[in-house]
Amino acid sequence: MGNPGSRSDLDADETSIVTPIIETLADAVPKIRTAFETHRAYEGEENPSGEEMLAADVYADELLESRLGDLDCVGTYASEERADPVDTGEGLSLAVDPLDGSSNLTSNNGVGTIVGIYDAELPATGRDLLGAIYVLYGPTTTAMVATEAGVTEYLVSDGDLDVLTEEVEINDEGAVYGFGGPVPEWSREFRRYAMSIQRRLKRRYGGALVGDVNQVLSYGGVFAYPELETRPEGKLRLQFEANPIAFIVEQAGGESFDGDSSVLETEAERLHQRTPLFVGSEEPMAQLIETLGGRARDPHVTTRDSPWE
Ligand code: AFP
Repeated sequence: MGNPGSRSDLDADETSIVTPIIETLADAVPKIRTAFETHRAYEGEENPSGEEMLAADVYADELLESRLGDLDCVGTYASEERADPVDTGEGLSLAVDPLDGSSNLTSNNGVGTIVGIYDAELPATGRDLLGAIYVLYGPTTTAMVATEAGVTEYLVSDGDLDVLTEEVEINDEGAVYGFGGPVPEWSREFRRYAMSIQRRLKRRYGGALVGDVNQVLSYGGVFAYPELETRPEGKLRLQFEANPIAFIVEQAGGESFDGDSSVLETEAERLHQRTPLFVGSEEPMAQLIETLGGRARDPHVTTRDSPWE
């Protein structure tokens, strides 16, 4: 990443599409963060992916639906916590993971919020993303904002946004790795890859996608949640998690892979569809793609100009 800057507020030219969305999100963030203290109990209900919901999941989802759904530019609010999208009028489609890694609240580890901004009806492919944002509730609260213009990291404080890093760029070699899922359930090829990576990189895995990817963007490296014996489709949700994260990493100069091609090429069939996800620095990702087989993305292809269509 580059050096911290002193510029405050958003750069209107670079991020005009996402400006109302990121500003509204930033305004909601302190409320979500405060709710962690009082909304830690499980609700006794499951989300559409069959996971138990915490009170904080429900709180963040309802707050974001009312705030983001109210924006003139937003036509659809879809969430990992809801079976169906909410029609909010004409405009862009948002796919939101209101509280990514919420089970980390129990152990007081990092959690996040992810927003994919699609210029298409959902479910859509990653090539329909105009932008993607994640918020990381760590020791400080930060937001990574990606558009076609690039990636900017902000400090989110009292609802205000201050630039921390302009032009976030992932390094090519990498220093850390984080792989999800039980090792005995990984494929033989992925286990072979993991054996080789652990000789060179340092293991860092926290169990919240946003936190794990943020350290890969910070230090370089690779994050993977591969297909498992009992979950051949992987664990992470394509619309809400994999696509926005792949968009951010690719816009920062990294690679994404779903076991076949770039995650952004994955055909979207269902709103809550899952996918294997691999993202990271050029070098470890090239080795991964070679080991698992598949095709690397053409570096000359922009997010909205795909040769696979
Ligand atoms: P929770 O929201 O249930 O905590 O799941 C988080 C998550 O979807 C994603 O943020 C993590 O990368 C992944 O699951 C962690 O999965 P494991 O608990 O299997 O490591």
